[in-house]
Amino acid sequence: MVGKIALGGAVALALTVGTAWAADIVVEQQNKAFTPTSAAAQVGDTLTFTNGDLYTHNMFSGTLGHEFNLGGQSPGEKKSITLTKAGTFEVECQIHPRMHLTVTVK
Ligand SMILES: [Cu+2]
Repeated sequence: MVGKIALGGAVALALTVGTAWAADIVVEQQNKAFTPTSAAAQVGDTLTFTNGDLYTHNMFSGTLGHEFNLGGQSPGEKKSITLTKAGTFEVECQIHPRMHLTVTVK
């Protein structure tokens, strides 16, 4: 009886995680670097960039099929994108070319 209840709970949890809930993955920009420098996500998740620096940043991706450009992002400002497509793409800053983030979407 106890075993049956535990199994039922596990199945319900797996269904919840696998389907309905989109995650918001936060990437911090600080000291002209991304934290983390790589992120794993699922289609439907959002990627939110925060700017903890005193400088303006400008996130973009030039990866074929995943291009975007968020424009200037002031200190303290948040910007988000929704991940609509599976694949791996690079995010860089137009102002600080040493900033690199790799995002893998499944
Ligand atoms: Cu920058």
